[in-house]
Amino acid sequence: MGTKEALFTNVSIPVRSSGNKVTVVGVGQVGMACAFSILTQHVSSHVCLIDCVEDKLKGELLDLQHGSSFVKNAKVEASTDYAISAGSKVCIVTAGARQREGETRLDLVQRNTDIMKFIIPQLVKYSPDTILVIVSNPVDILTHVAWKLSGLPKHRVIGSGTNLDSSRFRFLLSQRLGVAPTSCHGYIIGEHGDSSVAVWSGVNIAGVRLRELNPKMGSANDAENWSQLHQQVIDSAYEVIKLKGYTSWAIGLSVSHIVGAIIRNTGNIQAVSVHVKGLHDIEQDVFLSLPAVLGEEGVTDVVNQILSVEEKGKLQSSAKLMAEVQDGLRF
Ligand code: 6V0
Repeated sequence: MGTKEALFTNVSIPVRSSGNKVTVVGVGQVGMACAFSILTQHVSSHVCLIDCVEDKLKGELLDLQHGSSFVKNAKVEASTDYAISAGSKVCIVTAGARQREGETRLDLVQRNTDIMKFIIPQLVKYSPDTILVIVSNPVDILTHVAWKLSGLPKHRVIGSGTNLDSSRFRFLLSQRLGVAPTSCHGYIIGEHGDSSVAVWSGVNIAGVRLRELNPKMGSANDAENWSQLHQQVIDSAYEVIKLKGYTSWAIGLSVSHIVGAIIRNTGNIQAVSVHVKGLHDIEQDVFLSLPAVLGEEGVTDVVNQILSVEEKGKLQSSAKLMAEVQDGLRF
């Protein structure tokens, strides 16, 4: 009898899964920031990592496993084989090329579409009831691609979208007003990219709409130049990439927040990329971010924001742009 057998009297077969398993595909800067946030925020106690580069994957696995006693004994696994992802409640896709300095998100589209063609069928094969959270860029287009490739219902395919942009926006508002970011209410919707839309008409602090104090807020002829905050949001990724080469921490935290809302079935409202055909008179078959209610089935509802004519027009232009890019894609 070995030591283990001498130590234990087996009573039942241990359950293999905790029911909150999360798979992260792509262990680059973004994937690891997602995994780290999910583990340290105790969103899941079972994280599975997948990548095509074996050494890097093993190195990241060991590094996280060595800290497992500090994250409530969460289980971390990794493999290049998608079988390891079986039974995942949520699968996060961060694999793919990132923007180089000066490159737009849309520049990445065909390269990352080709990667999706391989990844998505594998994930759905092993977790047919999963919820896909797409992070790779251009995220709105790739969420559409993933939806088509997966065969999943549209409420189970979500892009991280402008959840990050909205967080950047709230941070900038908080700096200007000197209060906490979570006390600044405002949404960036539409494309996670250069054509995003700031919903200035709804920006409020404690229910006080700032447009009622400054009717020109967000417009080009506003003496206080609040629109600069939205421009800073658009420039954020370019700025961070120029300074440190990639963005990671904020997107990791943003994705962890989305996944937490799904796993804990909270009904949080977050701006995520959803299928928008039919909403705000959008005719194209595209994904863009709108505030959506998140729960264990993915998206349950989309908030019908009361947009100004200008905001609605900008959103519709984003939809046209997405459709044009999608038309040129091979998948
Ligand atoms: P990275 O650090 O280069 O990591 C990419 C990872 O993907 C690497 O580990 C690769 O080995 C892996 N990979 C590539 N092809 C495959 C494949 N076929 N199967 C499995 N793994 C693969 O990039 P980084 O992590 O910085 O960025 C990843 C993606 O996230 C890029 O497309 C970024 O543009 C995008 N981001 C999206 C954001 C958002 O808000 N949606 C924010 C930041 C970055």
